[in-house]
Amino acid sequence: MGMNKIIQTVNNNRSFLISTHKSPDGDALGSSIALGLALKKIGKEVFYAFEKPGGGKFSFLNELNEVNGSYMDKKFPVGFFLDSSDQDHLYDAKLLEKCKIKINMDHHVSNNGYGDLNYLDVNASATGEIIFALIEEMDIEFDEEMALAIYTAIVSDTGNFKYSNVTYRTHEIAGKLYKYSNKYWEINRKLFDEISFEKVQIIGHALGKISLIKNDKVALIHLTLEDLKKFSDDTDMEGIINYARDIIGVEVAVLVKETSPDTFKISLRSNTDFDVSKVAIHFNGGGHSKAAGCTVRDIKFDDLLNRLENQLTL
Ligand SMILES: [Mn+2]
Repeated sequence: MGMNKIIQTVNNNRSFLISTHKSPDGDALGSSIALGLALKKIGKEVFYAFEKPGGGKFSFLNELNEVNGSYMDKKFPVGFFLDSSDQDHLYDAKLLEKCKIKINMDHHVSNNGYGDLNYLDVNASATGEIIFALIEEMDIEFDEEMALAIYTAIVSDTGNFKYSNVTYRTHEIAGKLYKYSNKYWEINRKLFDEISFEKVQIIGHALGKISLIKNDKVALIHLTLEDLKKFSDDTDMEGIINYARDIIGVEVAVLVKETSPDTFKISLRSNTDFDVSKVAIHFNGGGHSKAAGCTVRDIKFDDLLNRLENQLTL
């Protein structure tokens, strides 16, 4: 489906709900904010319905201050649902009932077309690319914050232009965004480089605990309860497994965290065709072929390691 029907719907209505998926990432937030600002520019009323991100990571998007719950107790002629492959992933699936016309715009292959109007582009690296096209198509002039929002969406979903989903179009859009701001380096530093002192300490500690097993094809990080007690915030653990994954020659990385006595949370990453979701499923977990996880209870670490090694049939 083209965008014409969506543009028509925007032109024919005045009030819009903009929502996205749970735990919104940079693409969800950036796409929503860029669209909201664009609609406001042409005199529309906009209400945001999604989780406001904590911390200061996205503080350069001032429009996030407008995420204030004012959508509650209201009904909308039109609702935009961005970057969410289905109803279950939405911030709140009940929001669909509040909107007469539901517009679903997304880039996930798995999108089930839950909208009345669906605009799906699986070749877009981010939903931000789709929103950029919509704003351009509608001839709404970009301003700095809209450009920063689209940039945030794109760099977040491409790992800073590193993933295989990057195309000519991705860079073309990024190039166009430089017309409206030269602050992208600042955002880049905020999103990809800045790190808390505590996290540096966690990484330092975790790196000291990497070992290679299975003929050096598997990198294992084992963090005990004792290790984890040193650190306050579990979200700070994000990304640590990548250090193990990126070691030359390593095919699979495994992070084992003891979350309570004899209970272990396991994360798995694969660099090859080896499907780590099969390992996770063996332990009643799940995930994708390249990234998966599971929790194993009532087991001693040595037994767990044995069982893990048996499953890692590299
Ligand atoms: Mn996305």
